[in-house]
Amino acid sequence: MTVVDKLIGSAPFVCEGDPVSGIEAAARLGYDGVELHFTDPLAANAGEIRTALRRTGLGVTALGTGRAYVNDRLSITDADEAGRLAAVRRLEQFIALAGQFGAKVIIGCMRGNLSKPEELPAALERLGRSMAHLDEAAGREGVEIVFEPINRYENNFLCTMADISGFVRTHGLKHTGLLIDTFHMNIEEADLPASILACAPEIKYVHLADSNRRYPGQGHLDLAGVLGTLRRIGYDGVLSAECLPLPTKQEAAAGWLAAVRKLLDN
Ligand code: LER
Ligand code: MN
Repeated sequence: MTVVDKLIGSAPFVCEGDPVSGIEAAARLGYDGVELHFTDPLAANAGEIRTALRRTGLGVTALGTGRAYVNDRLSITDADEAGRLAAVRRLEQFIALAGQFGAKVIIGCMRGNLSKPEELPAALERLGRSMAHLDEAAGREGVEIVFEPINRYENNFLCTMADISGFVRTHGLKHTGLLIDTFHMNIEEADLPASILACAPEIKYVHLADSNRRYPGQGHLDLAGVLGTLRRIGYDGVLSAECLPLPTKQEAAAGWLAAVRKLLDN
């Protein structure tokens, strides 16, 4: 279950509050773990989080980092070298925190955006340098980075699963995999099961939402087909409730879990 300190705009998180209250809410609802979203990981109280995890038996599945882009405009493809290094530094801090919980680190919006289409080769070169460094840092901490394709209306490059799995393979990243988000897939992938089969080796984490980004069953996606294909490739990782807090946060959080349990039982 996704947890964020403050819901802003159309952010797809179902629990708003500090990490400890999010862990307790997730436990009450029956989730196995939390995906914690921060702007700055240094603001996290790791001791309190650890105590709450011990008390509830839950885990931290991943750290979300998009807030560092949304709030602090940190991008690992920043054309300004000081800016790019500040973004890399922030992700190193996320990796260090994730290492304390056996959690993954999500890279989505922090890849930034192209200022113009012809910027792509230079942006990919900067991304290659940033990711080579971060992939090594993740390896040292025993952490896995999961890189997320984000649809064209939010990011303007690396929007498809093939784009990112190709980048990971080309750059020989050893500690970086693919986070697939069914909401983005519905916009960018021509055939969801085929994309899952094509990128099977890289898929390490899943954000599950319906076509309208509400919890499963509220839109038109064939999520049974998506889950069946994930099962077929032997995926046994996390399914994370990243969806709009609609009609309310509480209903979305409870509805997501009930719907996914039903889908998994079929
Ligand atoms: C992040 O996981 C994501 O899916 C983006 O749409 C930003 O919320
Ligand atoms: Mn997502």
